[in-house]
Amino acid sequence: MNNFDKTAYWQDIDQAHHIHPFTDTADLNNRGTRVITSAKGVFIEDSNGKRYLDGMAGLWCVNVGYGRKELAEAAYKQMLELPYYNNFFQCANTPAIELSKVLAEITPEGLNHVFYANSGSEANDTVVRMVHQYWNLKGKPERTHIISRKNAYHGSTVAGASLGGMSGMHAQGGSLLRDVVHIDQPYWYGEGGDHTPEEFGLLTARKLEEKIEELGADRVGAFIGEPIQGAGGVIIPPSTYWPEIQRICKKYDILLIADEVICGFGRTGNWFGSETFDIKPDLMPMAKGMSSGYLPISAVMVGERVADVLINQCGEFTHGFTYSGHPAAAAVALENIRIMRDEKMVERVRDDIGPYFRKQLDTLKDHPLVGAVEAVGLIAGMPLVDDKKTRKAFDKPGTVGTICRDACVANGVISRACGDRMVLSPPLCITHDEVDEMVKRLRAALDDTAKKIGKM
Ligand code: PXG
Repeated sequence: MNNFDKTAYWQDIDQAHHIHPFTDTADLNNRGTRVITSAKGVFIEDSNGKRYLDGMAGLWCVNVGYGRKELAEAAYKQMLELPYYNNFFQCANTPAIELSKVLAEITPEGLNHVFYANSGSEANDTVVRMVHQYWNLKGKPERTHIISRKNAYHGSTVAGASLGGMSGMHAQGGSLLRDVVHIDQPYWYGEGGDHTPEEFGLLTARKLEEKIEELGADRVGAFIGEPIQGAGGVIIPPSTYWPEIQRICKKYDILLIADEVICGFGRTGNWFGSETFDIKPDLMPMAKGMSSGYLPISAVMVGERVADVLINQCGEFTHGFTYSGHPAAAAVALENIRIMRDEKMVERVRDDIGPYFRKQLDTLKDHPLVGAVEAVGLIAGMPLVDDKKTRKAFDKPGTVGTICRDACVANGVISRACGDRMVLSPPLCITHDEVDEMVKRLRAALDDTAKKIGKM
């Protein structure tokens, strides 16, 4: 079969049997699936042989880049030796043990205990169970409320969807968790009006205090936030936001949860977004970059305050998964972190490729559609707007973003549209030349978009 016949063969089977995540399957079946067959470095290739520069590192996860043999070898070796054994019933496996030590080393001070799961969603389910059990054991079982933000993303299990602030998900979720409430997000560009970013950061952080006062502090257990909202469109909070959140959590004695599923493992130029924004979390769920997506693994880092109670006062904590601390996934995560450390990838994001990425993306600011370029480390969001001066959004949110996303694909670069914000999160190994190439392709896609909507 030639490539095109093969593609048609796979597309037919896919259409007949496969329901895709977050997809309008009927629409997909009309357009046909893009079948991705191989990848190397920052490039992916489809079944027709077309190559794309992956500006999204898969789904914000392939931090070390594609094709690292060491990771495949780590999995292979571990699978030959011990493909599976659990961490229940007085047992442990060596990769999970060693990974725990390494995670305690690279995560911020005070986070020295780890609970394993397999996805970001499961990590956040774990967080909910820990928050509730922590307050039960502290003799305050009525502290059940968790405060989150609108347009947050924390996963798509029932707990993940409840914690998240995605209205589309809430609309489909009949039985979401009780006692999760959402306050405004710190999205200055889109919602900040005439306030300065600093004023707006304080105003939105103080929504937390207002919500706590409204509910009563004795009914609030925790606040959860991504240091930078990823799937929400790479919403980088003003500098005043996190210090104020931190102050309020302390004042009312509520647990602070930093969801590091996207920001963790070097994305923002530090190992964790909590360092970039000086957040001191009590609980820190993480996933994605932990294994660079080569195998599924996630974890919750547990700070001393919660660890002490869960370890010393709980008896059995009745929570866990068959694959908590899976040996092959843990071996891959260990090797992934070794590569990142040895190759000084995080420092490179902070000092070299992050600033270069920013500088080159900034050249797109002259484009008629690009309202702003907002970036930290190797994560960026660019709002496409109807009027750059007034920051006026397009009338039908998401339409122009989708056109631009498709134009990116046509021009050989993968970017993601969150509404009308184009977002980027390339592998941390991206070179200067590849950044140049990415920006060139993005400009071509932006031009095609502008022409299509009559703005050029
Ligand atoms: N927290 C955050 C901050 C995330 O970004 C999750 C939790 C859930 O992780 P799992 O592994 O359960 O998917 C995520 C995941 C997108 C997109 O389209 C983003 C995610 C997942 C799928 C799609 O941007 N983030």
